[in-house]
Amino acid sequence: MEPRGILKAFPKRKKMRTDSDRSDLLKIPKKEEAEDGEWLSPLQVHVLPASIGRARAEIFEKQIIQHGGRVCSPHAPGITHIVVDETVDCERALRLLKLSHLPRGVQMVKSAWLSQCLQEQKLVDTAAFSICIPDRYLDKADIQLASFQPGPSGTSAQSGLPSTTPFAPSQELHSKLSTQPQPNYYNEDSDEEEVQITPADLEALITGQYPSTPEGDAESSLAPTVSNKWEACGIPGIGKRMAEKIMEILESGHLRKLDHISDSVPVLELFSNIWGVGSKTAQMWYQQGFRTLEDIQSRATLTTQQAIGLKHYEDFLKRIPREEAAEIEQTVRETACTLNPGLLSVACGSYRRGKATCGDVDVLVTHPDGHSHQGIFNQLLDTLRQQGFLTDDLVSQDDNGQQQKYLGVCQLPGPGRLHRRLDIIVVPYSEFACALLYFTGSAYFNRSMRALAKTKGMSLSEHALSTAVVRDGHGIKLGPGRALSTPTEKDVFKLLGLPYREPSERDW
Ligand code: DCP
Ligand code: MG
Ligand code: MN
Repeated sequence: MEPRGILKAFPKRKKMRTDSDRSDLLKIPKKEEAEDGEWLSPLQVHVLPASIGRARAEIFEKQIIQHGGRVCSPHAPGITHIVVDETVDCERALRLLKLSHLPRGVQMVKSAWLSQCLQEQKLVDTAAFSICIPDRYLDKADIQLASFQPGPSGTSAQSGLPSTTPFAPSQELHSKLSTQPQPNYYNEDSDEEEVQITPADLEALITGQYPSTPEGDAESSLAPTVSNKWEACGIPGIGKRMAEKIMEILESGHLRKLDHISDSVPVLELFSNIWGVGSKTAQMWYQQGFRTLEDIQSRATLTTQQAIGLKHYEDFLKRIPREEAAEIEQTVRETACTLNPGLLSVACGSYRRGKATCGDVDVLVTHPDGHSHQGIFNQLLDTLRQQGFLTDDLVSQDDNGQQQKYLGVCQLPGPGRLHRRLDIIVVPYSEFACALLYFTGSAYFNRSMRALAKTKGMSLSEHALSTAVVRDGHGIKLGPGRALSTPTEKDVFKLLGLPYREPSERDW
C-alpha cells in the first residue's frame, strides 16, 4: 500500500504527465496563487487522534485545510509537524505513529500550539509547545516499523517487575476503555486503530514499560501506584475484568492472553492477505485450527471471491509496474474503442497519481456525448472476457446512481504475465469530473476534500459536488442537495475555493 495521507496544500511542482492523459479533458489552465487566508500553507501536518479524539482531530484537520495547510499521513514525504495531545509523550506518539524515529525536519508539537495558531490566525512559534524528543529518537531518518504488533515478546512485562508497579492510567487509556468495549486487535485499515486498546497497550501502560521505553522515567515515578485488584477497580474506567487483567500482570509480570495473540498475528496476516478475507474471517479460521494456506485450500469454506484471491495469492501481492499498468489501460481503451470510438478510458488511482508501481489498475470509462456510455459496461466486459484478458470476476455492481463498477482479474497475453487486479468503472459524462477526482484519490486526499466540502456547506462524492443536503433538527433529510455543474476537475477545486492540484500532488 502507498503511504496514506490527506490534503497537500498548494505546491507548485510540475505535473507528472502520463502518456495516457486525455489532455483535452484533463488539462486545465494553471493559476494557483495562495490567496488570503492561506497563512497555514507552509504546513504539512499529521494530527495524531489519540487522546485528542477523532472528532476534535477532524476539526483541527478542517481548519488546517481551510487555511491553506495540508493534512497528511505520518509517513508522508514533506511532513512538517506532528500534532499530539498534551498527555501523549514522544515515545507513545512514535509508537502509535509506527515510527521508530522522528523523521528529520519534523517537529512534534502539542495541540495547544495549533489552537494558539488558529486563535491568533497566524503561525505561532512552536518553542513553547514542542514535545521533548530524546536524542535516540532523533535524526535517524524516517524508518518506519513495518508493522507494530501487540505483545512484543521479551520486551515488556516478562522481564521482572517490582511487586508494586507505577500505574499512570492516561487519559487515552480511559477514553479507549470507555469507547472500545470490544477491541479488535487486528483491524489494520481503520483510522480508529490508534484509539483502540490492545492487551499490549494495557500491559505497557500498567507496567509502565513500553517496548522502547527505558526503565523508570520521571513521569511514572510521580504516578500513583496500584498494588491490588481493589485499587485497580477504583480507577475510573477500570471494571472488574480489566482489573483482573491488571492484577495478572502485576502478579506474574505477564498477561497470558497475549501469548496466543502474538502467535496468531503472522497467521492472521497470511490469511487476510487473501483478497476478500477480512480480520473476522482470518480470526475464525485461526480458531478453527487453520495455520497455513494449504489448510485453507483443503479445509476452509471459501466464498467464490476468496477462492479467486487464494488462487492468485502470490500475484496479487506483487505490485504492478507502471509500464504494465499502461498496457492494461491500453487494452481496455482499445477494446472500448472497438465498441464505440468516442469512448474515453482513463486509468485513475495510483497510476494517474504517477506512482512507479500500482496495487491494481482503475480504469474509468465514459462518453462525452452524455449517453453512449449506456449499455457499454456489459459489452466491454464480455469482449474482454472473449479475448481471454479477463480471467476472473470478483464483483460487478450497479450503484444506485448511474455508475457501474467491475472488480476483476486480468492477464496480458504472452509468457510470464501475472494475474492483475483490474477495476473498470463506467460513468455518465455529467459525473465524469467527480468520478475522475474520486478514483484518482488518494483515499486520504478524498477524505480531506469531502471534509472541506462540508465546511463550505457542500457535499462531495464520486457522483457530484452538491450543495449540502438540507436536514431538519433530527438529521432527517428534507431534500437532496443540488448537484453543481462540474465539467472538469478544476471546476470542483474552484467551487471549493481551492487552487487546482495535479494528480501527482494528491498522493498521500
Ligand atoms: N478510494 C477512496 N476510498 C476508499 C477506497 C478507494 O476514496 N476507501 C478511491 C481513492 C483511490 C481510488 O478510489 O485512489 C482507487 O482505489 P484503489 O484501492 O485502487 O487505490 P489506489 O489506486 O489509490 O492505490 P493502489 O495502488 O493500491 O491501487
Ligand atoms: Mg488502484
Ligand atoms: Mn482499485
